[in-house]
Amino acid sequence: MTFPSGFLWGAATASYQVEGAVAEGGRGPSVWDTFAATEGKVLDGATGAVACDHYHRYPEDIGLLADLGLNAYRFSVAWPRVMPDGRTTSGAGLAFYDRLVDELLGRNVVPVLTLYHWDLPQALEDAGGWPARDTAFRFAEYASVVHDALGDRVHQWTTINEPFCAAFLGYGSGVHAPGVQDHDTALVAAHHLLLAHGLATRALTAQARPGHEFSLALNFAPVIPDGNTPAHLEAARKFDGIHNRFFLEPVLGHGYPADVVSDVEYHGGRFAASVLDGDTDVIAAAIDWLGVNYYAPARVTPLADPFSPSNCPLPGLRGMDVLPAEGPLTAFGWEQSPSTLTSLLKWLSSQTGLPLVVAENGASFGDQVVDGRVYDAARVNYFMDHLAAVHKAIRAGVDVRGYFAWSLLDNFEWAMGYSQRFGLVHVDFETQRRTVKDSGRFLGRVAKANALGPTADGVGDAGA
Ligand code: IFM
Repeated sequence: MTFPSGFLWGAATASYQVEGAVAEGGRGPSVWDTFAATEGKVLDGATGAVACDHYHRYPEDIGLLADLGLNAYRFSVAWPRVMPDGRTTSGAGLAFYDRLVDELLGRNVVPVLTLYHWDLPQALEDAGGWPARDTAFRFAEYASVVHDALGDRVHQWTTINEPFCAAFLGYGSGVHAPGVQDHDTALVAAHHLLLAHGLATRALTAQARPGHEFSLALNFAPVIPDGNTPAHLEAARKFDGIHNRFFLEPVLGHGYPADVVSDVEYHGGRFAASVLDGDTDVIAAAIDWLGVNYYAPARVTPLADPFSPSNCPLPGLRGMDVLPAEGPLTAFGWEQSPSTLTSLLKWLSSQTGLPLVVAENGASFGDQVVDGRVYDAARVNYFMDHLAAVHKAIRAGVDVRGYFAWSLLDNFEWAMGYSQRFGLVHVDFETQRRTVKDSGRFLGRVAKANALGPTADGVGDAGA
């Protein structure tokens, strides 16, 4: 498999999941510090207080990534580190990312910076959080501060990672911070997250240097109905609507999909009232590429009564259930379906006309270190199959510019604590010892072979 030249071969992390050092460098508390400290919210009472200690060990971690042969690192900036109270800039907080970016560039690794991966400053949550419109404006200010500080060296910018999760898990089902359980509130939060993306994209585009590229990362769950009767297609439409199109269509300038707005209306109408004149134009701010986070498809089935509640806790979902995943599964119970990634990339390319970057893709398995090595053959196969799926989309004409494994390191997997290992590198959370897994070596070998370019027969060294 030969990938296009300039392809980004990377691994991703997120600040709260890896950094630790939550009270160092003047960092303020985030909603995740508060949530994790609340009994019963995170498995085994785990928190991100230490996590992978990446705040101190980033040179080692970047060294591992670079030595593997990867050429890009997707990381997120912690808003409460840069603005401990959500509003006032901390030089010490920015200095950490300054060092991190310099370390990356020193190792010839492209920094791909995400501004928000769910760690909202607690002070802003106390002022209303994402359900408060003002938070979107605070985010645009924060984005400009980070861009001012790092824009001389960072060219690839992602505003928000997975607004679906931040809104619907944080304020709807409540399984993520801040743990609010109210679908109407979640819809308003979703709108303000998208508004924040648009405001920040406008602000950064206005102050951008040549070569700067802007994006956001959406998590897609392509839908597979268990039949093709009109009722099945209607079940698929509903799930696809609230999970995928509700976030994608406004970003593309199509506004919120009318069918989804009508599905969610019975939640009291606060969502529609929160969308003010001009908001959809702001959300449609031009982006340079779309980050595609893909893990698994969702299987759905219609219920006899189109108004009966769904087993899936998303706003507006009625008359349909989500079915159990079909094997093979990851340790998390997620379905492994590489062919769905090919069709997703093709569909997104035809819908958006945008370059795409696979910003997250990966699998958790119960890895163990045996004689200093992690034989994670299941993950090697996972990456091989998903890279082949990406390659198939590229051969079909889709403009895919990069692939980021989730994750560089085993890390704090939100409500599941440290129970799900996704890393290319195993982390012993007692000792902080890192052990590169076979899957990390595999991905690095593919990346390195591609860096050599195609062979004379056009097959490419990466075929090795
Ligand atoms: O760990 C998360 C990440 O923070 C966002 N995308 C999905 C990953 C695996 O659950």
